[in-house]
Amino acid sequence: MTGTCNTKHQKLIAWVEEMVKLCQPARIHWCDGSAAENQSLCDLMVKSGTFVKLNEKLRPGSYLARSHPSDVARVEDRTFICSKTKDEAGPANNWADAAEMKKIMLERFAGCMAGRTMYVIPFAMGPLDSPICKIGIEISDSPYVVVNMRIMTRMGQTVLDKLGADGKYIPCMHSVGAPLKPGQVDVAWPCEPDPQKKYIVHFPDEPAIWSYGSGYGGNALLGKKCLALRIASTVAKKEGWMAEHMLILGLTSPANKKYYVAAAFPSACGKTNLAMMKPTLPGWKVTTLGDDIAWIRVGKDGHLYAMNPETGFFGVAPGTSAKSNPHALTACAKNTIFTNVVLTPDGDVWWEDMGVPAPAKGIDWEGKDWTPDCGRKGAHANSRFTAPAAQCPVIDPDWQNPEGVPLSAIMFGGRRPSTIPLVNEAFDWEHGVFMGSACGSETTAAALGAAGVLRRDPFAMLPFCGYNMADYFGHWLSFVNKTDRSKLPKVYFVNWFRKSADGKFLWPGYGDNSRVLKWICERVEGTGKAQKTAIGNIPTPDALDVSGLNIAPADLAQLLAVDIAGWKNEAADVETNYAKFGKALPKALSEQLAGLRKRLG
Ligand code: GTP
Ligand code: SPV
Ligand code: MN
Repeated sequence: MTGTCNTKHQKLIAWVEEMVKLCQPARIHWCDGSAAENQSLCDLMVKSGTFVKLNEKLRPGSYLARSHPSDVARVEDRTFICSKTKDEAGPANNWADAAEMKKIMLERFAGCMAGRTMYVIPFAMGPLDSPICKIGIEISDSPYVVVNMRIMTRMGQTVLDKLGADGKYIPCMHSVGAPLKPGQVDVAWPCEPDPQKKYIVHFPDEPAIWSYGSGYGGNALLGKKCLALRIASTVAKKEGWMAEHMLILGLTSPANKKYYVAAAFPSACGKTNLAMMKPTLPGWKVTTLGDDIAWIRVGKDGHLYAMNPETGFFGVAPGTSAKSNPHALTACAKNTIFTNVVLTPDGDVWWEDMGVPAPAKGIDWEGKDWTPDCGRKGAHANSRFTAPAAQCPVIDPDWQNPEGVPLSAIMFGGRRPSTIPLVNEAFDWEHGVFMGSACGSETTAAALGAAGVLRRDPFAMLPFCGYNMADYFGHWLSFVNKTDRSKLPKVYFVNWFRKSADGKFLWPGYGDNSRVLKWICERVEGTGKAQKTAIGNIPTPDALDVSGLNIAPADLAQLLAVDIAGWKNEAADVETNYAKFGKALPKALSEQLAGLRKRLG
């Protein structure tokens, strides 16, 4: 054993011993989360070939990892929710019988850590002093997971201290699924290459998480999507709060008034970018509280308070440039782990649309020699940086406030090349919940499978809701009974991704999204001008501040138009999706849909 087991928690110790018997690791390491431990793990991974140390002058304290080509994104079809009944998991989840799945897991995990070190990773989601902080213990055979979890969560001895002798924790089992035979030489990125043998399994009733076969992102960093969304959403339903796939930002107006906004966009649809955006509108300032997950509850004053349970960004690399997201570039300037990007000859990293010239030659994400004209992309479309949130130059002073921050507005969005306008305000909370439930997007590289296909992704939670989504819709609707209606945030639907007939984005996006945020603040204040349409309240042509923006009036008109024929198709598609939920669909939502249809004529 390396690393001391510094806990008096007998139940935890007994569980770890049981898992040692099951997994048969060669060594056990209890993680303390210290800088020294982190450095020794990084050194170990440089030696084993998992990590390339980047140029200390150009990218201090940073490393590059290249994954196995089969292990580059979340695997939704191998993600399971093992609630008591299939109905509890709902039609949008893969359900499996808990006892049967446990049997499969015990078979998979038997001896799975042979020749490897078992790391015991204590972590907390949320500030340790937050009333909704949740503690997990991830057992993993991946040192890559340890160093990523140290950035993404509050990890180490402080968490064991907080647990004390009998605190509650969520057990999270993880293995890359690649046991080593005696004398067998390890590979740089061990995993189970057969997709049918990967399992990302949730037992919401225990609760517990078992993940097998993948070492990548949300499949392996179990605090993130598995705990803070799938398990947390089931806990939140019971306890009366919400666990959401949302960024949280602070917005300060030139008059120095501060607003907090949360936004749910599906994976790779712009959360990180919006969360730390540099407004092009003079005098406006954005500060970041979170870029992926928000835990939201009703505060003492009746307003909804949002808190980020994470401590780092696992951000999409391609497209991140000084122009699109300068603050993300600063956040990953040091102490960052890059996965599946290009290694440059001077020991730095590069990716497509980074805004700097490509190196004349480099090593691509598959470890092959690469030149800009070789016909292949150098970085994988779902390549990522893992960077400490505290390194974001516009991190909000309240980002670790255990109470969270009060929300003025909630936004939904997605990649929609047609139909959906730039911004649309809900008439009221129920209409807002309808908007969330009708969310859809072209799919992206964040999950394995075809990209660019339109799919319904209600609340951007399709892959992340741990229970029946119809009940989840009902939970959202129930917030009108939990507080004063007037204290609920206003709800908006945005679309930065409208395209013209020739396939170009109609809206410049990124920092110019501040123009939409400004209008939202004006609406919150009651001053912003809007026209009531069949689909919601849309800015009047003069209401959106487009000063200094070079946009053709015809394009702007198209961005704010209500495409009646398109919306009729939209309503039909939402209805098809609703049909999956049968009688469980809340009546308020079928009424919203009927209302929309009536207004469309
Ligand atoms: P996950 O981490 O997967 O949940 O993704 P995310 O929602 O945080 O998405 P992110 O901000 O990383 O953006 C994903 C991709 O969308 C990047 O390639 C961005 O460059 C691009 N993107 C983000 N915002 C905009 C925008 O306003 N306009 C356009 N055209 N592209 C954008
Ligand atoms: C997403 O896919 O929404 C992500 C990346 O944020 S992962 O952590 O892999 O889930
Ligand atoms: Mn995400």
